[in-house]
Order: sequence, then C-alpha cells, then structure tokens
Amino acid sequence: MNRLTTLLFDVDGTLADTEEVHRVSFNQAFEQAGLDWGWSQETYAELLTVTGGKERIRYFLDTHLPGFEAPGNLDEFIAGLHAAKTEIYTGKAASGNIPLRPGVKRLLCEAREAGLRLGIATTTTPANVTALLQHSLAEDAEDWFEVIAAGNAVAEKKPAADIYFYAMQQLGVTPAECMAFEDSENGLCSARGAGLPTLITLNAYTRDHNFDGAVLVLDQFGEPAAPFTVLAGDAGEHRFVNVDLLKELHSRVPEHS
Ligand code: XBP
Ligand code: MG
Repeated sequence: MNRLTTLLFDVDGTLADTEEVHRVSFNQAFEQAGLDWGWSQETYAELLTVTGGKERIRYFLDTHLPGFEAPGNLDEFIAGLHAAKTEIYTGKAASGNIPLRPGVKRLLCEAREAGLRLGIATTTTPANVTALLQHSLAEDAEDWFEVIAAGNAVAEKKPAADIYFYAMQQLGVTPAECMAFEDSENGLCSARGAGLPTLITLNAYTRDHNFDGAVLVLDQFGEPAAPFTVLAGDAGEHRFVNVDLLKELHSRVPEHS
C-alpha cells in the first residue's frame, strides 16, 4: 500500500465558500459594462456546470442570449468582462471578508506539521487564489503549497483531469500517494479521472450533485467542537477531518484504483 504523502485541494467551494462572491462579482462587472445580465442564484447554479469564468460567460450567451452581438470580437469582449470581474473579486478577497470553511486552516496546519506535501488544483484564475490565500489564510500562505495549479495552466478545465495530472507532475508524485479535496461533481470527476481518492465537502450550490466514487462525503471538515455530518462513506469514530482520518481513508484505497 502506498503511503499518503500529498494533499491536493480544490479552491472554490472547498477551501472557502466563494461562489456567491464570484456570482456578485460577475454581476457587478456586467453592471459596470452597462449589461443587464444579472445572474440569479438559480441561474448561477445552472451556469456552474461550466467551470472557468470566461467559459461560463460564453455558455450563458449560448444558452440564454443566443442573439447577443458583441461590440467587436466576442472572445475579446468576454475576456474584458472577465478581467473586470476578476478585479472586483480579488478586491473583495483582499478585504479579508471571505472566511475559510470550518476546519480548513486547522487541517492545513496539521498536515504541514505531519510533513505532508500540499498542492492546489483549481479552475479559478490564479489571482483569485493569491488573494484568498494571502487575506484569508496567512500572508505567506502561497508558500504552504508546493504547486498552485490554476486556471489556464492546462488546456482542458475540470471535469477534465488535466489540472490534477499537471499538479502531480509538478510535484513528482503518483496518484497512489495523494488525496484530493473537492466540493463539486465536476471536481470529483476531474480528481477521479486522474486516479485520486477524493474527499468531498459539499455546499449549497453542490448539495444535489452526484458524488459516487468519493471516499467520503461530508458537509464540512468540522472542528473538535463542531463535528462534521457524514453524508456518504465511513468516517469510523472520527468527528472532524484530521491527518489520522485521512491516513485511515487512504489505507482503505485498493492499490489499483
Ligand atoms: C471554480 C470555478 C471557477 C470559479 C470562478 O473553480 O469553476 O470558474 O467559479 O472563477 P474550482 P474564475 O472549484 O476548481 O476552484 O472566474 O476565475 O474562473
Ligand atoms: Mg470547487
């Protein structure tokens, strides 16, 4: 059995409940551009099936505004909107007002103390990761992760497995020594596609997703005084995610899986 050496974390929805902040940032960027496209939570839940902000805007136009005529080149128009949205989002993250989800900071600190390697595998724009880590985790938090695989680092975004393959290649590790942490069906599909055992912490936007194939599905990582709820899988006597639980889950993973 391979030893667990590396933890690979998704960002949006996993480290922090960020999608509401993304949604509001998209809407503010549309308003700034004089567009009345305001995305409701219901619309955004549908659009979240497409990962990547630029791809999501394009999907919105294709499915909701097929007759839209961009002023000039459509790709450039979308890229401009997305850059404005990223500016707004990173400004919000820099305010420190995006809290990490319960147990995230505790688990990351425990993992570092236990000598586990940390990486990030996310679809979001790198600037968003920097702003969240620096202002919600620690000023030097980017240094906690040996690789931050984000956004356009790969050709195909989640649910394709590219971002996880890229992160493992940068780390020089095999899937058998890793565990992935995700919040969505696209994220699970990506991590499983790269052969990674995956722990899910769902959220309001992903509650109804299909998490078949996850090693454990929880409502959150939990804290000693605020235990998690197990929605699928077996956490034994554990009441919050810690390194011992991760090593126990990892030991159960068949070699070939
Ligand atoms: C979530 C995404 C991102 C964010 C928006 O990424 O799919 O597109 O919703 O960020 P993950 P951008 O769950 O993999 O962290 O606008 O920068 O894409
Ligand atoms: Mg996510």
